[in-house]
Amino acid sequence: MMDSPSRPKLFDFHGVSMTSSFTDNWETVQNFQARPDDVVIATYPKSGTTWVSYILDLLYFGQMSPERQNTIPIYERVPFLEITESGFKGTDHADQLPTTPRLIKTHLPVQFVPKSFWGQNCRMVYVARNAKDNMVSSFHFARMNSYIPEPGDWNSHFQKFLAGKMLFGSWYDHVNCWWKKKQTYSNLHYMFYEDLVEDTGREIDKLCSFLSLSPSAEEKTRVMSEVKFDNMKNNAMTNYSAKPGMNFEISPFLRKGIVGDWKNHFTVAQNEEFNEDYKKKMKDPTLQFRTEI
Ligand code: PPS
Repeated sequence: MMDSPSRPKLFDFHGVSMTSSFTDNWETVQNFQARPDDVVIATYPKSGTTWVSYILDLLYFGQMSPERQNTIPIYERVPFLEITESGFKGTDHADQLPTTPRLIKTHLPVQFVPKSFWGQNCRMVYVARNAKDNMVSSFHFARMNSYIPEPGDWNSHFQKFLAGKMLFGSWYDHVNCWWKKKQTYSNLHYMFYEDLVEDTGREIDKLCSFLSLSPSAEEKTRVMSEVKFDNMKNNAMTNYSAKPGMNFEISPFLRKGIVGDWKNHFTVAQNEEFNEDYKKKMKDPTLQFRTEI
């Protein structure tokens, strides 16, 4: 299937497939001045960014005015650092945030993260999701979001994913390079989408411990309730319903929110091809993903 003319094109950018929306503001992004208390939420796209953004937003700012909770969408509370959309820059958005600490979202591979974040020893939360479900989620997202390249049919999306020809590059490189970064940078909390699905409370406790937060039992209960899939899906501030460019009739942003949906998409042959290829690319025994829970 041909890309429609209105969809952006992927191009090679220092070895990573990108679109111009994420490279147009490159120098400003690279020179971005981090603050020591900034908290970065880093992910390969479709790994649970919005979920963890909302958890952190509630942990930090859940006690602020109901007006904030009811009127400011999550993507305005948590700026997307590298995006440029209709002249609107994520870096300006971050610089203009009225709240502290700043929660900042990025999909950048670790080697592209602005130096200042490391220099300021900022806390980084990396969320990873197993490749099979990630591929399924990104397929449906690319079908419904006109700001990113079209996925083509399922099989061509599958092949592009294996070849690493995806926006923000190869999933394999992304999750591995961020994992390796932990060895030299201790202020990095690497977490898994599957663990969050399995036991959200446990993962929130780990996040709180990493961020030195101590919510009351009531606060934690409230956060856990607010961040449930159905509640986020029904909340106009977290379901992306107000975001232009997304066609929810094709697929909603909060689509299924489960582990194992790949089984409804992969053919037996694709699963075999995937597993063979996966073994070759994922050599580090310390980085293990679960494709079912
Ligand atoms: S993006 O566009 O990269 O920021 O997308 P991202 O937020 O990283 O990923 C979207 C997927 O995360 C799922 N999601 C959740 N799953 C379970 N519980 C909660 N609360 C939740 N919130 C978001 C969302 O449904 C997308 O996954 P799929 O598999 O497509 O449903």
